[in-house]
Amino acid sequence: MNIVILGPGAIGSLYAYHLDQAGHSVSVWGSRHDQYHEFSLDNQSAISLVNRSLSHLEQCELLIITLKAWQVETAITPLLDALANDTIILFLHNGMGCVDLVAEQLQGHPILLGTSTHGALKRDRHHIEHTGRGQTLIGAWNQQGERCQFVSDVMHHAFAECGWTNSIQSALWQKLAINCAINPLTALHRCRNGDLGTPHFETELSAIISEVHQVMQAERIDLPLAALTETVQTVLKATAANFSSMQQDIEHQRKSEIEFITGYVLKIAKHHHIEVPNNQRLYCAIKDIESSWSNHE
Ligand code: KPL
Repeated sequence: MNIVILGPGAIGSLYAYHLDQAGHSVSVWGSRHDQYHEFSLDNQSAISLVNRSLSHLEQCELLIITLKAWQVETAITPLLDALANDTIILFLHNGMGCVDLVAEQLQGHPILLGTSTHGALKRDRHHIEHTGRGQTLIGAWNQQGERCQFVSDVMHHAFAECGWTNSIQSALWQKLAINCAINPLTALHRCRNGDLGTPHFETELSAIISEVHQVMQAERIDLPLAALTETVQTVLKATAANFSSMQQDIEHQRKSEIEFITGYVLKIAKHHHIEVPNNQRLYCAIKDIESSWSNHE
């Protein structure tokens, strides 16, 4: 397939590498204006992918968006005119609510949403590390997307486990609950994911998870609280040595994804008239840190 990766950061480059090696025609669209994105994955030899090619965009059959959630709207808008009407667009990022912001502009395109549990780290501009082998789940966001189940086969063939789900909203909400529990707390306490497994955080963690669970129930996402808590604990253990993406963003004074993680929960909670004081407090604390930076937009 002709594939363009919009946002070749750590995760984007990881997918780009494997899809390229599987024989697809892959290019990237990054914020830098270099002609090529050259990088290596772990100890494998380096590859060079075309960057920001308009003709690649025009021929693109699958656009995979691996930007930070808050970057998506601004980045995709100027590219839309170049895309064919039937280019499949796959949103693959942390958080929820992004697609709603651009849905009107994307009318006609098959739209897919995905969630991934892979861990990847950008050591520097030319070196990517695959720090945790995970899975990718993909599902349709619109009717046109329902005909694109083959995309999960393409990705499964190129890379590790990738599956199709008819309940992508449930998968995204579970990932959102994981991110609501782990990301703001690790950012505020400047700690690794595994540190949240200590008794000190037990009460706070379960309060956060139970609030998100109430909102999920109101959204008719059917999952017992015990199962959701278990899922968060499993991820905490599996990623114990990692710093969460929000911890890293806050540490480096980069805008975080709080708006599309905890912020999304607050928005949906408000819609259902549900109180979520613990998530509200975390949201405000992260926003306060962001607005204290001198480079704050
Ligand atoms: O998705 C993550 C993130 O850091 O954003 C988790 C699952 C919390 C792993 O660190």
